[in-house]
Amino acid sequence: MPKFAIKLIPGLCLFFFLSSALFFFSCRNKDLSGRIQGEDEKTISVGVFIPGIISGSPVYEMLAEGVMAAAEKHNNGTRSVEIVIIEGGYNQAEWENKITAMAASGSYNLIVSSNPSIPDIVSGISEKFPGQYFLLLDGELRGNPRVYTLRYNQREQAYMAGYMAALETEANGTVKRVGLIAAQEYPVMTNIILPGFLEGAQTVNPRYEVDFRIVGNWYDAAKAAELTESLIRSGVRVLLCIAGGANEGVVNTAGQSDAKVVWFDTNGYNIKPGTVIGSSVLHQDLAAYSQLNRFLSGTLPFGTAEIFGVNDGYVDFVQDDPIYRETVAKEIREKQAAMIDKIRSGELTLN
Ligand code: RBF
Repeated sequence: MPKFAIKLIPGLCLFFFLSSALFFFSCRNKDLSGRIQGEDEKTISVGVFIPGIISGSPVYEMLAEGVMAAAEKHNNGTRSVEIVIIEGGYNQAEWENKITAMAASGSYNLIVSSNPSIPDIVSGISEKFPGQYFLLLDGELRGNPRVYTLRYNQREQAYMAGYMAALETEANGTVKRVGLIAAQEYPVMTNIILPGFLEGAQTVNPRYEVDFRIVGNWYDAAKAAELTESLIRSGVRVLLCIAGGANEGVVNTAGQSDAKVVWFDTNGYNIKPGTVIGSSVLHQDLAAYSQLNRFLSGTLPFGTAEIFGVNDGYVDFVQDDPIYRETVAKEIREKQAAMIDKIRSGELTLN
């Protein structure tokens, strides 16, 4: 039996936190100095706010895994680390209140969360609850002494996906177009992921275009399936999907039509072998594990914003999976490997 405690609190239970919020806040402020990074306490409580639902969202699955692994490492006879995971659900308008309630409860030495919209929300909350510390992944905020952020080089991640999508399209078709189905438009998507994906495809052939479609939410697999069908009808042969729970609709529809999918964030080859022909990953499990580990050891550099990519071991394209080797042509794999080697050697920089 693991010694650490994990509680998964669904959205509704958050009401209990709200009702007790003010009381806890007043208690909490009194003993801030001794709590700064949690080193001296016997019980450390870490609240994890999932902006969405864990199931079906690779980034959140990795976040939960990494946090729990760090807690396990630090649980010993003298200290216990309690992890409370709260799923914020898909209504983004509610996230601020929910994180505020967590901070106001005074229950957590640290609040952990992840996605590019969270730093802005936390900025405001941090002013109201200056005793609360935050560890935010997949986002960026500099200079707040109570907030540490880590984000990934997603230009590299998207570039590797685009390169593979175009290589695979070249092998089987004449249309110089690849697809990107995203759940929603947000600055990182519009300014980094979409251009990075296009840049990768255009490195194979400058005539490539990206057909970019939006589902409108992170769960509607039926809508994602419709968009996939329409892209395939228009001649697209390879699609990248970044749509959380709605990705299922993309993969199933592509599989029925012999189109191919590049998966993002985690290794997706075994989701549909032969259909998923690329996995452009980020190691958010490692990030959550390492950074919570730093917090628990008293060395997390609050106030800083770090960015990690391929050469830091946080972004990669999975090439050593047997399904990849068996289902993707050798010639394509070799070209993909050569491009990745260029990133690793520094010959190709995508900052
Ligand atoms: N990614 C998911 O996999 N599932 C989600 O529910 C999810 N929700 C998001 C909500 C917002 C407001 C933003 C800005 C991003 C969200 N992401 C989600 C995307 C995630 O942060 C990341 O950009 C992608 O997973 C690509 O790495």
